[in-house]
Formats: sequence, structure tokens, C-alpha cells
Amino acid sequence: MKRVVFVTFYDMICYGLRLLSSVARQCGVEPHTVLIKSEKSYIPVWRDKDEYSTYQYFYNGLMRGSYYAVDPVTKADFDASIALIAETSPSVVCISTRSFAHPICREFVPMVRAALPGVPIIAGGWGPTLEPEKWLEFCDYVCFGEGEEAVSRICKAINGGEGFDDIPNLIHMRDGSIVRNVVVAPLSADRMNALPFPDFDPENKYLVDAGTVRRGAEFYNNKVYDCFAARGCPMNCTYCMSSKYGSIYKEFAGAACPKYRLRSLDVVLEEVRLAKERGAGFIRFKDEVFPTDRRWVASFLERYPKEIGLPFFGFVRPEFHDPEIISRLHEAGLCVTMVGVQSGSQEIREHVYKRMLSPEKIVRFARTLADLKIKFAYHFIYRNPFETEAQLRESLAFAYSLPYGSTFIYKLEPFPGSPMRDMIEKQRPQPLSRRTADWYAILLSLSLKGPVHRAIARIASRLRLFKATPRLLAVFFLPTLLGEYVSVIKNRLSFRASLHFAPARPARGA
Ligand code: B12
Repeated sequence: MKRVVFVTFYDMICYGLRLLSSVARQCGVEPHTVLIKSEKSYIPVWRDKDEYSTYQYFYNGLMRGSYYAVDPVTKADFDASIALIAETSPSVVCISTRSFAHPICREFVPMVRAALPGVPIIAGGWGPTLEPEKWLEFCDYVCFGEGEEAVSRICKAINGGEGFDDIPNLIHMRDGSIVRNVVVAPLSADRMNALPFPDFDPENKYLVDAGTVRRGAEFYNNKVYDCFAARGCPMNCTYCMSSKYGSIYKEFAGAACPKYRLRSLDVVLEEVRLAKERGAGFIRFKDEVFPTDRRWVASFLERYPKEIGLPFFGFVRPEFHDPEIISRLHEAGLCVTMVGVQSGSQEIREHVYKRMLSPEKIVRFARTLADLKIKFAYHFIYRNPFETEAQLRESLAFAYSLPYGSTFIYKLEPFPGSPMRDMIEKQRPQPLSRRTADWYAILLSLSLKGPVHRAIARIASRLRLFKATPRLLAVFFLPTLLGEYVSVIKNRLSFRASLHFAPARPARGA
């Protein structure tokens, strides 16, 4: 049987890649998956890491980094990955990735090519879709948008000994110009329902990290299962690409992609039931917003507790889920969520982020969660160049009215193609100094931590010493940081516990 190798970086979930792996298997090609590097996060960074575009955030008073900013791919990782891929002798290498991995792939792809001359290399995912020309500098093909149809045609071409030049959604270079093949319409909800389930079978899965190769069963944690009930997002936040498919499909496929496509509840529950059978004890619905369709949710509330009965995570939102629904979801098992505030300034929320949410609604939402004892974390955005010092003060004052909770304050990363990137390029706002941004970020997390910390935040916000050296404020998080490091050490000791789910299960329909 012919083989395809799927590769990704710093992505243990890689839901899209796993779906494509199941599609390849369905088409009679043997899929192998090489996950290069696990997802290291929460690691304190002491110097600026502005050149890196993966998550950077304040948490418990310290700036944290993630992925390649804190744990780069080493030569030993590259060597082990290349040896593994070459050993598989694939007919095609498929890289699934985001914009951030462009510099890593620029280094990696020539090594693959040297080890496997003549084997086509295809990149897909958000980075290649948005900037194909950058990826075609070293890849043979880029896949635009959704990849199910392209992968099934690639597999047929491999089996039939044909080339890939006419396969829909693929983009390639010919005589120095970009050739874009026809783009097929995005999957309808019915076709999404008919897809095989993502491939979480440990067979032919490898994790390359710290220069060594681990095989499927050695690194799988089958206790947590990540699932998507839908594709798309009902919101339009300017810093996010999730709602972008509509316009980019319109540009290249001639027809817009529906903003939101919901899978049938039967199919979602079947996927989750299989995960439970293989050991999952916790489900994370990773959709940008937990489904909002009234009938779907009513049926979910009825069936999930009886048929699945596992605690779950989901992004509920005050725009779509009222306290009554949240309380019923809680009874059905919702026990963790997130409160995306992004800025306490209404002006910034509405005009810069396009998130239409009144302060009263945010407070009511957070109180509902706190009253129901649903665990949650606040998310704010840091270093938005449009935010003035007065607006940061407003944000801090707003935080004083919120119930306590842990807080993540993420550095804004305007990825190419996002409306935020265009706004910055057009308006060229003058950002505040790094020190001022740090000062408000740490005060914000202090003010949300608990009553004592809130009192400290109120006093510290008037002291010049802290404003001059904001990171000194981290001292007030010392006991929390000690607790955090004890659990990090415990987790390191049980490596499996820190990795993502993968139940042994044949792909649906395979
Ligand atoms: C869930 C999620 C996460 C989760 C899980 C990641 C995962 N892979 O499942 C977590 C929290 C870990 C995460 C992390 C990050 N994410 Co994220 N994430 C998402 C989210 C909400 C859904 C992703 C998803 O699974 N979609 C469903 C699957 C089916 O779609 P897909 O992955 O795109 O795959 C399809 C196609 O792209 C294509 N395809 C993909 N790969 C390939 C390969 C080949 C060869 C082919 C032919 C086709 C193909 O076919 C697939 C099936 O149709 C998206 C938003 C979105 N709606 O896409 C953001 C999103 C993808 N993430 C984004 C970002 C920026 C990140 C981070 C870089 C954040 C950061 N600053 O550190 C990290 C990077 C992690 C990594 N190593 O890739 C951006 C990407 C923007 C960009 N231009 O790169 C998005 C679009 C959100 C946004 N802010 O705009 N993310």
C-alpha cells in the first residue's frame, strides 16, 4: 500500500490533520503522522520574544512564552524527524500548519527534499492558505482552505500513478507564475456529517521531541478528548481569522463559505461516545463558540447527560448563551469555560475588536459562572497599539467590578490576513511603551486574583516604584508561583499526563 506522511509542529491536537489522515486511509493510502515537538507553554520568558508569533502572555505575574519561542526545534529533532520520514518511504509529504511555522518549514523542507528526492511536498492550513507564495518558495504545492477533497484526490492520484497539477484547491508555481487550480465549494454540513472521524489511532503516529522518537501508545493521553461540533464562528473579531473563510472563499472559489456549519448531534455524540469507550473522562468542545442553535442545544441538554455523562469544557458566551442556558449546560456537565473580555474599554471592544458587548453583560456572565461554580479564566489582550493609557486605566477600573478568577493576558499577534493587521498597517497607531503595557497587565491580573491582591493592586497602582519597574509586582504572586512549579514538576514526572488525547479507534467509515 502507498503511504502518505502528515507532519505538524507543536500541535498535539491537530484536528484538521487527523481528519485528513482518516480521509487518506479511506482512500486506500496508509497514513503516518509525525508530530514534531510537543506543546510547551506556561514557560516564563525573561527577555523580549517579539520576533516569535506564538502565544505570549502574562499569567500569575510573569510573562510566559510557548512553542518555538521557548523550546526550539533542534538539529537532533530535525535529524530524527527526517530519518523517520525517510524510513516510511512515503509517496507524498503533507505538512499541516499555521503562519507561525513558516521559518521552521523553510529550514525543514529542504532537508526532507534532500532525503526524499522527487517526493512531492504539500503544505496546507491557515499559513499556506493565506500566503501561498511564501510557502511555494520551498514546497511543491499549497492547499487552499479545506483539504478533504484535495487529499482524497491526491490519494487517488498516488494510487493511479498520476501527477497533482490538476487537483482542486492546489496551488503551484509554473514558469515563475502562480497557478491556482479550481477551488471546490467548502463542505456542506451534510458532507461534514459523512466525514470519517479524526484519526486518533496510535498506530503509525510518532512524536519527535528532545531528539527522540516516541511511538503512539507511548505518548497518548486518552483521558481528554477534543471535539468540534461545527466549523466557523458566529463572531467577527478583528484579530482572528475564524470568520475569514467567507471572504477568501468568495475571492478564490467564487462562492462564499457559510459562516457557520453545524454537525448533526447524532454524529457528534457518536464521536464522543467512541472516545469515552476508549477511556476519555473529559470532553473539550473546542469550537470558538459552543453551539448556539436552539434546537441543537435543547437536544444536547436532553441527550448528552444520558448518553455520555462526562464533564466537559466549552466556550459559552454572553452574546449567545443566557444564564438559564448556562445553568442547564452546567447541569449537563459544563464545568470549565473562559470569559473573553479582551479589553475593559468599551470603545476598544466595539470599535477595534468588533466585539459588541456591554460591561454589564460581561459582569453578569462572569457572576453567573462564579455562582454556578463553573471554573473559568479571563482573557485579555495586551499591547494593542490602539489602546491608550486612559483606556488601560478604564480596563483596570472595570476589572475591579468583576468576580475573581485566573487571568491570561495575551500579547496581540496580528497575523497576516486578519482585519487587525490591515487596520494597523493603514492607521499606524503609536503603541504605548512596553513598560506601561506591562504595568497595566500585571495590575489587571492582581486585581482579579482575590480580595487581598485587589487591595494590593489598588495601592500599587498609585506607586511610582512599581510603575517604573512593573515586573517587581510579580513578588505578590510568589506563593501561587511556588504551587505552580510543584505541579509542573509533578507533570514532568508523568510525561503522559501533559499530552493530548488519542483513543485507539478505527477511523469512522474506514
Ligand atoms: C482549536 C484551535 C487551536 C487549538 C488546537 C489546535 C489544533 N490544531 O487543533 C490550540 C489552542 C492548541 C491552537 C493553538 C494555536 N493556534 Co489555533 N486555532 C484553533 C481553531 C479555533 C480551530 C482549528 C481547527 O481544528 N479547525 C478545524 C480543522 C478541521 O480545520 P484546519 O485545522 O484548518 O484544517 C483544515 C484545513 O486547514 C486543511 N489543512 C490543514 N492542514 C493541511 C495540510 C494539507 C497537506 C492539506 C492538503 C490541507 C490541510 O484541511 C483541514 C480540513 O479541512 C482555529 C480557528 C479556525 N476556525 O480554524 C485557530 C487558528 C487556526 N489558530 C491560530 C493560531 C494563531 C494559533 C497559534 C499560533 C496561537 C499562538 N499565537 O500561539 C497556536 C499554534 C498551534 C500550532 N502548533 O499549530 C490562527 C491561525 C492564524 C494563522 N494565520 O496562522 C487561527 C486561524 C485562529 C486565529 N487567531 O485567527 N489553536
